[in-house]
Amino acid sequence: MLKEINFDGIVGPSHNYAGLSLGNLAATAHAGDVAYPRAAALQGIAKMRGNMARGLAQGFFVPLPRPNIRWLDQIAADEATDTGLVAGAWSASSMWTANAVTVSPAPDTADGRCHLTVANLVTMPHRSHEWPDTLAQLRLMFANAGHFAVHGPVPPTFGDEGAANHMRLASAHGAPGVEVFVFGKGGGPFPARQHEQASRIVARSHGLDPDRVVFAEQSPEAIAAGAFHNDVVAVANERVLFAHERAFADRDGAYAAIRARFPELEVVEVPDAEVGLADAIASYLFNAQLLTLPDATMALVVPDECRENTVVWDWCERMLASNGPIRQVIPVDVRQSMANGGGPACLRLRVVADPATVDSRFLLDETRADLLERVISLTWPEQVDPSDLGKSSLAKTVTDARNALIDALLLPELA
Ligand code: SUG
Repeated sequence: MLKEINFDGIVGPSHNYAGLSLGNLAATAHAGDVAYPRAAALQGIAKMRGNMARGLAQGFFVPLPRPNIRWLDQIAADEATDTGLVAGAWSASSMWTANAVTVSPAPDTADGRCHLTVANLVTMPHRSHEWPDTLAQLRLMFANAGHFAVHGPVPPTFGDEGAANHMRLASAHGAPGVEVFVFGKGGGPFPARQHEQASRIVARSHGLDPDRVVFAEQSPEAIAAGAFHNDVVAVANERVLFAHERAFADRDGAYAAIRARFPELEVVEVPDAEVGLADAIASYLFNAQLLTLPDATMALVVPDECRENTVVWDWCERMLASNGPIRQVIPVDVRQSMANGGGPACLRLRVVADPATVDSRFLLDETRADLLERVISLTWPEQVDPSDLGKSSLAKTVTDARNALIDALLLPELA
């Protein structure tokens, strides 16, 4: 049976704060801080356990090999002086799996298979080298060619940042959907990372019906305010679009285009006058997991930072009292990821599929969650200072930790 499976990225052992992402205000504000990879990874596992306890299907991605020596060789980096490039080779940024791939579930595609295109992530150098290893992992996870088609990246002249700029509206996860691709053009001082043509290429190669696709521009003010991906200002689930009033360049046009193709659309909009972009982005209210629970009600899994922001939390309480489609707001602690600009939604990739068709080694249950916690507690470094990046002793710790995980998960193909 088709269901939504959330595949979270396990936070890798080299997790650090190097301030590499221009336009990501949290990441630049925390540049140089000491990071806590073990705590970060355990926070991620706790989030996954919470969603499993709610009766939802959960999977995971294994961290990519770091430092990426192949990339350092390719760019002929001088490890003594090119500190930014060295930090890029060590980045644990693959934890944000919402940027790994764009997914079109089987009911939306011409050949009735689920299509996945790995994102090239070319705008940020430290993320541009993720895709070959992500692709290798996808080819294992979704090897069943009767159900899945895994595509390589779109050409690098078109920046593609994956599912973070893609939303799907459907009456139920397993029903045919309308796919909304959000691209950026301007962003004030910050780059627009998702190019329109990348989105259009993905939609065509996935075999989507042009009448069931919407392309909408993200508002340049949102990008300039720190919304470097659409999922920082909007998220959709089934018939609901939860969005900030200023998420789209042409708000009315975007809603009308979606409604024309999906009349059941229910917009839960946060007015700028109630929560401004600055509070929305600082709290990551929209970088939430909007989930359909087994009793068919919806819950919003938000970062703890939302509860600490009075303006945002007051809005959440008013929203809950209004008896709209979202019936619960559930705060979670993902602070280590949040300090790099990654909330609950960044940490997960949604795939609508039958879990029986996915390589079961990537699916989570309580036993495997215990195993992950054990390996992480024993092998992940407790802390990483950005000045440690490049040191051979830390490289060995990080490599050994990942190898221990791969061994425990019986995934020798990823070694
Ligand atoms: O690409 N941060 C990530 C955060 C990605 C969030 N994803 C979504 N919104 N879906 C990024 O900016 C910080 C790394 C550093 O600065 O060391 C970083 O890559």
